[in-house]
Amino acid sequence: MNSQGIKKRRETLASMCDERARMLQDQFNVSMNHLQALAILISTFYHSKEPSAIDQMTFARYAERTAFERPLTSGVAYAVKVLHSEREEFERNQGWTIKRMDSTEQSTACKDDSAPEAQEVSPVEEEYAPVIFAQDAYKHVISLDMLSGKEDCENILRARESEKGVLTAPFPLLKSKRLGVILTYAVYKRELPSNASPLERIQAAIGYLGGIFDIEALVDKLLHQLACKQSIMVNVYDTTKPNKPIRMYGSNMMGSGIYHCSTLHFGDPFRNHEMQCRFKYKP
Ligand code: WA2
Repeated sequence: MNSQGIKKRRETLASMCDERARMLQDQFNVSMNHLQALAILISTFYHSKEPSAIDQMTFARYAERTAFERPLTSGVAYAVKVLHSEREEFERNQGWTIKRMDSTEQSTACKDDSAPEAQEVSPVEEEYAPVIFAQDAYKHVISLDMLSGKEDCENILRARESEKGVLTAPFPLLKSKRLGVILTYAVYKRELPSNASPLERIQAAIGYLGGIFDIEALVDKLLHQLACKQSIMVNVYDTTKPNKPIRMYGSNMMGSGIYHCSTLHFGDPFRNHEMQCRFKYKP
């Protein structure tokens, strides 16, 4: 192909890739804003009302009916902060015990032989973050201590001291083992001044709302809405560690030589993402 043709092809690829990146980012932003609104809803109707106006059924129904507002999420879940001194009363009120997250794999650790599927009761910790509400698709995380999972724990700690929406790296979700990322907003017991210190924020935190982004399925759905999807290959990476990018979406199939890279901004300055596009076939 002559240089004019190559130039034209590059431009076509660049504009297709940028368009896709912009769409993904817009949908991400919309989802993110609605998660923040959901965190405020919980603060208002669960924590600031006596008696609370939200229970699991109300939450699950509301989350399901407003799912269209969070187009890239496959579910939401809410965990509360429980200190060890509050554990007994909390468990009595809930009617269940706080459980560890990683226990399903180590079946030998199951104390109750008659129920090999049961998750292990959490050992004593200073504090816990058990899930109390979840959209139906993620009901299986209810009662699990989110501080007992590496990615969830890091995310919760970062969310509550920053007051911002924070993202995990892509990791395999419980049960489905599908690759997902979780966006978390902390809920606080009072409105914080804008100059609140990280410690003040940590102490004022009372819960953590997480949106579960099922990147594989949802990016696919998004890209299918665009014309010419057959001709271009799209990969999305978490490039937070530049020498160790994590693929969030796409295959490692080879395409033709030229590729274009569009940056993505998912609102968490701690993480970087990019979209890489290639034509599927050599011209
Ligand atoms: N929710 C669903 N599946 C998961 C998961 C999770 N975390 N972690 C691993 N698999 C309540 O950030 C707070 C939800 C975490 C929120």
